[in-house]
Amino acid sequence: MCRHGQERPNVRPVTKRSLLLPDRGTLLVSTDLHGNLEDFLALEAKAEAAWRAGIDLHWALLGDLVHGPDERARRQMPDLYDYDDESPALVDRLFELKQRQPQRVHVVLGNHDVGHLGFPHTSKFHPDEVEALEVRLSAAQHERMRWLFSNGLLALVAPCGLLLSHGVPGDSLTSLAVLDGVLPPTKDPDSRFRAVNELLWSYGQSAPVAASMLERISDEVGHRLRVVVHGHDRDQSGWYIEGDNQVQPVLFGAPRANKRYLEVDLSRRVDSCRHLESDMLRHLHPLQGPRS
Ligand SMILES: [Mn+2]
Repeated sequence: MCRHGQERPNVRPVTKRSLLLPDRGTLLVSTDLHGNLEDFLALEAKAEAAWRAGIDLHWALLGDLVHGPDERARRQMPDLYDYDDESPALVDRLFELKQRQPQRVHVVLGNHDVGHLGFPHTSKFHPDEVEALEVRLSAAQHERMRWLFSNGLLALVAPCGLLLSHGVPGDSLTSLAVLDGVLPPTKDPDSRFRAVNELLWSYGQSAPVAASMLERISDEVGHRLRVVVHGHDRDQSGWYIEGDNQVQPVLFGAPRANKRYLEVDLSRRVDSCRHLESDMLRHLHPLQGPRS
């Protein structure tokens, strides 16, 4: 088990990049937040309420925590993108939460986050989003963000049947151990560079490629894994299934009424995407008022 959260900032980052979750309790799964503080706070409130009630809840944040929309995107697609980019406040808040709940809050890195660790810089809303965010941060904020990301994970395993990551790993992921090490990986001939980048950037895999990857990782961890839960993509319906073994609950890029997250019962086997959909998929902002 990875125990990096017990350490204080400024220590050498741990290099174990995957974590095995327990086989009981609840797992909250959220995907890309892209600086949306309102969505972050709504999820945090659910986690805090569960902890207050004595529920053993883990929260997996599947990457792309930072880099919100620019003015143009806000104007052109207000249903999806009209919110303030509060990446600095979100990072502060998550850092603070991670200090309080080091074993229950799991920061899984996305391709936007790792730009701040020396990976290629993304340019979705600004020509250089890493630079655009870092000029907004105080030295202390920058330090906290670097701590959060340099200690970040790349994959989580839930024994009930799930592999969780930002993108969808494929043939390059020969084992979870290949992900371990300092980030970014050196561009050497070994497979680590390919495995890390595929996991961060791939929107999906064909069903057979994902299935054989899941078989390999199942053998490695000793649990039968059937579904990849991932982020990285967008879908206005707030949920989609690919290849019957890859799913994404969507926050960023879905209209408010469709934003979804997962609340997984870690003690119950998940063998299919439909099972997740029928039992564990939740709206982040349920409509208020009487039900019709
Ligand atoms: Mn992404």
